[in-house]
Amino acid sequence: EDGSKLWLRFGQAKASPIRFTGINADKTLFAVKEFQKAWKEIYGKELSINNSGKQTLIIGTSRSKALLPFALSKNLEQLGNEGFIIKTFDLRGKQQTVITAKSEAGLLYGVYHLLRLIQTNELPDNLDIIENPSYAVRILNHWDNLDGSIERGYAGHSIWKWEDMPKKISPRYTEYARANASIGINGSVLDNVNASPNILRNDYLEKVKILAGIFRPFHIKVYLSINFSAPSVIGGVPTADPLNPAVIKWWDNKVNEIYRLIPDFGGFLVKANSEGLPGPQDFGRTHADGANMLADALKPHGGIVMWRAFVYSPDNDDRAKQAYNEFVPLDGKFRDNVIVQVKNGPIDFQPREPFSPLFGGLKLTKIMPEFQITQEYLGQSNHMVYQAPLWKECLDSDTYCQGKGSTVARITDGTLYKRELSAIAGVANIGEDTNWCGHHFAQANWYAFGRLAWNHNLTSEQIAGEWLKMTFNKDSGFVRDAKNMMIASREAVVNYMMPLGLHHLFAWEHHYGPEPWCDFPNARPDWLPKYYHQANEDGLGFDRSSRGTNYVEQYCSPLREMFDKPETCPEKYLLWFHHVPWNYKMKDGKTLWDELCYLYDSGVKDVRTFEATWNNLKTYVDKERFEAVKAKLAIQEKDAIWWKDACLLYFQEFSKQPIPPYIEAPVHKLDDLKKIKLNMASHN
Ligand code: BDP
Repeated sequence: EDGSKLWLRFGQAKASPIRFTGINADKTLFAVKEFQKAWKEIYGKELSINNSGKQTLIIGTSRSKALLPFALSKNLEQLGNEGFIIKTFDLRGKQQTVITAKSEAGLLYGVYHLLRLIQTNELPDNLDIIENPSYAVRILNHWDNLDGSIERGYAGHSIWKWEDMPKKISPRYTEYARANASIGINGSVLDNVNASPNILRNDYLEKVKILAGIFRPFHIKVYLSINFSAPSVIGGVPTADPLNPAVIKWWDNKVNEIYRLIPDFGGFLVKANSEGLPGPQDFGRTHADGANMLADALKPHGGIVMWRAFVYSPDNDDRAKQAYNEFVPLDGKFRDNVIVQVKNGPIDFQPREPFSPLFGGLKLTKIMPEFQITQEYLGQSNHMVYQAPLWKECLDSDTYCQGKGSTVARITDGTLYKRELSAIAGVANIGEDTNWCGHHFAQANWYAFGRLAWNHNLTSEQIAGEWLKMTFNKDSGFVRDAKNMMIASREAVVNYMMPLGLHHLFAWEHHYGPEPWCDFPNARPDWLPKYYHQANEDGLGFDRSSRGTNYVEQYCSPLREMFDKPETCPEKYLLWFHHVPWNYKMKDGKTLWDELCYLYDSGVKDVRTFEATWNNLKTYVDKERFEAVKAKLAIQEKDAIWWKDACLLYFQEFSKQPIPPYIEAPVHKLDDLKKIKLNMASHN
């Protein structure tokens, strides 16, 4: 048992009683083939074509003749293009269950939904389900380089074997597509946002075409990250200025070439003028100029541009303010097939950040959230951190930008501004490791991203429950305990790494361990932890209030006022917004220093609880995966202690206060911790 099957373990679903006596469907439909493939794994043979039994399953699009006897018109009216209906009818004393949709994509999602109900043992007698996805574009961003390495990848090398194609086609491409389609993902950006211009060379495009062909039956479109200077680097054009006619022509031709190869190509993802990458500003143009030029080239083919707002520079204001300052003046200037892609928080995928103020700030421009499934700042592939609670926290945040109820979810899913094009992206955690994600529990984050992109109203608990049943065991005690552990894991990592709104205390470059003292010679100040924690003898935290950098102003009222005062600022964000004295009284009566000690300690204790829980669940899990998770939890505990000791001992130099006696005393010495130089090869 190596975890390679992910949550698609139909063989394991056997315990469910056979419900259907026969199937009535066009067997050439891909959705029907997928159904039969899974059914065979569950019950040993395909479901026979037979309409006369007591419980027939009918699968067909809304145009199919087999659906004529059923009163579905009301339901069909509520159905979007990718949605599905699963409904049981009593017809002449027989139960007939229909899966239908307007498109073959919807049909496929309906089939996977039914299979999930079987896998989780939750198939009711009477089905009456109608689902439409929350987002139109539900996309993974691979940060995979053409040389096979992965930026912030912790599960081995890239699964894309560019060198082998077209001669060798890995079977993993199909498995990848099936896993994604089973959770509703319908797009994949194949290459790193730090993009090589070479991906647009014809030889690579021919390989992209192969992957697109494999993904097509699963209704997954391919997209590419592009390098803005491609026209000059690989095209022989003397400039990449987006307003230059030769540049415009080059992109037009390139886009036409792509669509000749891949008629359903999705579009481009662009990181421009960010962390040293080229972009329109190199030519005195704006982000809108750059995005619109590409959008115009893609428009006739139905393609989109996802333009990233991850921009900041060391000479500007507070880093947290910069993306907003750059993009809000451009609001309304983007073409309708451009969507601005924004990380959940204004800094960079930290264990906890408040939502990016761009979500409320951009009103006339389409905007999509970017979550990081890969755990760059969350213990990478060593720590068990279930991220659904983190993503839900962002999606459920009320921006108040159009009054109460203007949540990030409603802004980005198109309901608040009544937009058809809506999207959500997750930075993939997939690599060539046998278990795909490096940690068995990291698979839950891939799964959860897809499920939330499909339906952001699902709770973190529901998603964890589904995943556990499909991946490990359906026993209710097992599911309850493992679920509690998963849910608690997000707050645990916040506590042992960066409680109370602290952020970016990470070690230089590898972002794995703590280095709040880091002083890299000649480093960009905004890449150093001291920039973020601002510890001194007076206190701790970054003053972003109206008395400090006034970042609070980027939020709509009443958040702006609430964040502005330490007394009303939620304590989980206290040190994000305020520089607070060490003896500041917290709501529970402790001083800031004591509270900090308490939270770091409770993070460590939580990890110990996870270990105890996991040990108790041994009988429910196969040996191989049990031991693998156990070993990772032991690393997580060690790391949690490392984090706690490093941060408390370092901050103690400023607070000059003792660690309270009820807190576990540090086992390390600060000087020793400062000497740790990780060989990150072992984590990559
Ligand atoms: C940061 C990563 C860096 C990425 C960058 C980005 O450290 O490797 O290139 O984000 O999102 O989180 O562009």
